[in-house]
Amino acid sequence: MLTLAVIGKTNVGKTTLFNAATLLNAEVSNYPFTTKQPNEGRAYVCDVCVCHELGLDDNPLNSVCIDGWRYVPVKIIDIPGLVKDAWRGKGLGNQFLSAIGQADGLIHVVDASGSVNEDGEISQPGSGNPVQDVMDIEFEMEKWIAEIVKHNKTLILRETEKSTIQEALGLALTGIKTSPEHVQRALESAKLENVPFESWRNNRTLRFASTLLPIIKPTLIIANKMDLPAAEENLEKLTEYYSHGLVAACSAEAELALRRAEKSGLIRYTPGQETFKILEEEKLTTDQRRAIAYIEQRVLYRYMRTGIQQALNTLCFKLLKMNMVYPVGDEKHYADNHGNVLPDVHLLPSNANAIDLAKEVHTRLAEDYMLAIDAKTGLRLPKDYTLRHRDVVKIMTQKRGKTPKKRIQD
Ligand SMILES: Nc1nc2c(ncn2[C@@H]2O[C@H](COP(=O)(O)OP(=O)(O)OP(=O)(O)O)[C@@H](O)[C@H]2O)c(=O)[nH]1
Ligand SMILES: [Mg+2]
Repeated sequence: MLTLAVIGKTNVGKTTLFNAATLLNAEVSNYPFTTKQPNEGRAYVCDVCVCHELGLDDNPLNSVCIDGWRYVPVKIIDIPGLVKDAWRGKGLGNQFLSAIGQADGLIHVVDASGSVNEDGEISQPGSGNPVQDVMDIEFEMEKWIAEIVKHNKTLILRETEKSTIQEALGLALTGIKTSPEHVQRALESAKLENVPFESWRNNRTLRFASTLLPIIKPTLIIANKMDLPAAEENLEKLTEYYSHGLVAACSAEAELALRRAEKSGLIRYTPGQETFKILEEEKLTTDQRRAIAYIEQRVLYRYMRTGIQQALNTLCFKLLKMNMVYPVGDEKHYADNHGNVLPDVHLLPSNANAIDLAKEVHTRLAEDYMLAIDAKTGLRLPKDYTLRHRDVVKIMTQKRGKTPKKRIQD
């Protein structure tokens, strides 16, 4: 399953965002370092479901369809706040950085209101420096990657005797989801392609690490606490500094309040939508009324959305370039063999083919793979076809009639 990690300094709202995205109840407080161990949960990314274009009533099993929007589960990990020198192991830094290693993409939360001081305590809005905060966390991650390379220098050199530097570095960094292709891209961008690895000292290793980081961990910066003063000014500075990447404005606290109110039946709110509807006005307490008015005035009227669902979608579809692909057993009815219409959808990288889809569904389906059919046209897909967003695909196997019983979720 696609894994996203929520990272950042302490007290910036990582756990609030995690709770909003998962509707779990991990501890949130205004004390620094509240989260002591990573929290794991399930969030959703969404896009328009193909049921709409095909005019079908669907029966989702591994995902959810709300008002024609398909919500697909992803794993989300809330990482405790990283401190200076985390890469040296400070504040359990090594352990937390290893958890970041598992992630496919990062949600880097920053307190855009600048109300967290250098010691991680809540202070006056405008007193902190969000741009510096982003740079500090990036530096910790770059040093961490550089350290892995340095630590494995002997192994890498031995490996280069029988394979390429791309493969050798890819092997040393495989635990943080690095492939030889990633290494190649980083070597090119860092202009290290023709510099022998034996001659790399600290500077070159760090240059390689900082170039590799955004390649292996596509990152969305979340400018959080947009409901507070000073946030707007800092948002501009963040967008300017991070002009090569993406910055999303959001209010995790507002989103959490809306999702909880929706869950308890007080309002109707679909994450990512621009409005919500109060269902039982008379049941709202005075505090809840005040909270709703605050969210409307400080967040929804100004930014149209609380930002979290868009952030998850942007990371998944724009930065990680994932495609939603629907496997079906009965292509004529867009259904599985039990008549469930468009039961499943899988998130696949943009270079995935039909065999990759088969592997996601079940290893046996991949082993017995024969060919794939595009359900929308009824035509056989060419062998070298890379799957597109919103494709509906039937996999034909050599042993026809046998359907895998177990679904693979992870
Ligand atoms: N005004 C405002 N406050 C927020 C928002 N999001 C989080 N907070 C507050 O910021 C404080 C810290 O939130 P947490 O979610 O615990 O922050 P964290 O980054 O997980 O902190 P650690 O676990 O200590 O690293 C809490 O008092 C939250 O209520 C927001 O969007 N707006
Ligand atoms: Mg926390």
